[in-house]
Amino acid sequence: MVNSYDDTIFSLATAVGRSATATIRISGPRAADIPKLLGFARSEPKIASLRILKYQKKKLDQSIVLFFKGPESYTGEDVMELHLHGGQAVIEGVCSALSAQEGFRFAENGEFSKRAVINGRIDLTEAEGINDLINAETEAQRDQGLNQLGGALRCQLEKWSNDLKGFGAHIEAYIDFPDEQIPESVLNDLLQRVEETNRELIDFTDDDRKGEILRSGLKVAIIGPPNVGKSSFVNWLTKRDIAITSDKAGTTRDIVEAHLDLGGFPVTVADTAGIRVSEDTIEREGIRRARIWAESADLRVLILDPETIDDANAFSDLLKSGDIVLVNKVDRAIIDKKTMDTVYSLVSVKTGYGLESILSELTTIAKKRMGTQGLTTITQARHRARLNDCLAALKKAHFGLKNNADLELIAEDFRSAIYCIGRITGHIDIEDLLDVVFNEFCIGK
Ligand SMILES: Nc1nc2c(ncn2[C@@H]2O[C@H](COP(=O)(O)OP(=O)(O)OP(=O)(O)O)[C@@H](O)[C@H]2O)c(=O)[nH]1
Ligand SMILES: [Mg+2]
Repeated sequence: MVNSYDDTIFSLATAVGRSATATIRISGPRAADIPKLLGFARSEPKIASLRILKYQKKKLDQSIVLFFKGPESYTGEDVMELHLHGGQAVIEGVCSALSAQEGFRFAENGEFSKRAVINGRIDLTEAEGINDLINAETEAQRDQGLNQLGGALRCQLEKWSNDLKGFGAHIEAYIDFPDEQIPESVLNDLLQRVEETNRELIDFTDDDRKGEILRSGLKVAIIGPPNVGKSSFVNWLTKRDIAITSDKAGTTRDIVEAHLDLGGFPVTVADTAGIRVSEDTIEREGIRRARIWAESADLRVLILDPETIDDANAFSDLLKSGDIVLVNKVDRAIIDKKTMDTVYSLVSVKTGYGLESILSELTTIAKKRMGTQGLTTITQARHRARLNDCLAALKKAHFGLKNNADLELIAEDFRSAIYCIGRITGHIDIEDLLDVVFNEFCIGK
């Protein structure tokens, strides 16, 4: 069933569970009826007031109520916020009173933000920014979410969309007046501006996926032969006894993931099964999973020990440039540290030897792979896919301009480039191209 926007929606906006306060948000055409429905006196919009909430002559709570008159609200509709005491009976009392009303229903996931986008209060990237901010676990993720919800990505995309509309407008104007040739100077100027925008888009997308990695966290796989101390290393990193360790080779089977905050950057480390030839079907499945996780990870840390040091080659198919190789248990063997140090990083999880420097190396890598220095970046694969489509359309338009292609076809390429950006922001308003023609382009000469 498709839900209607004529419905008034409500939901608990704060976490479920006992707490000092809980907020119920209500949005839609009947939000302004809440004072009457819950028996309290109406107050001015945007003025918080203390009210007794009643339903069917029973007191439900003494709460702070706050009304926003649409369109000056989050969703663009009338919105009522009830700041209740956070007890289960209070919340249930209010929710069941609301559910009983005609035209009211529980909101679906993200429906308040969806209405905000539909009503033009925010665009899709800002809505995504809000979600990212709510999910942010580290400082850098918080900064990125705030930047995006503040409209940084929207502004950047709007700038390109306006550039493209301007280019399209030039072409559309000459389609409308077939007797006029595009003068050489206008054409050259247009070509130059198209190339500039093309360059800007290429620079923007050539970002090593930093924003996307920051959003989901850097994936680091801890791999190696059995019994070298992989789980012990993960326990040290997380400062928790998260993975089982033992002197029996083949202890870890499942992937054990843990989330770390390294200097404000999110990192997911995965402890994996020791990789070796095995007849045990369960262990083999563990090894298969270890390989898959390692292949898709952003970084691999291969751990060896003095006994398996010669097995490093067996991992060459998994290792990529920039990966880290450690030799653990250096407390146990007499190792020529000077020669070994140049090839591998030597550590001992048991004594702590070398661990802090590995941690700072990981932190440096995290910063390098995710540090956007506050710049506006792509944060989702869907942004990248649409920007690549946009670049392809722009390239076609450029080729057409250079080779005197049919103006209708060039105009169509610009339109599809604009459409690609519109799909990122949720603004697909190609129709206003004509307005640009008449407002900006002098054709009455
Ligand atoms: N001497 C010494 N022993 C260590 C060190 N690190 C780990 N160990 C021991 O080595 C054994 C294996 O450690 P684990 O962390 O379980 O090794 P693993 O690589 O996860 O092993 P699998 O899960 O079987 O692949 C345990 O008995 C640890 O206590 C170290 O630095 N020095
Ligand atoms: Mg293990």
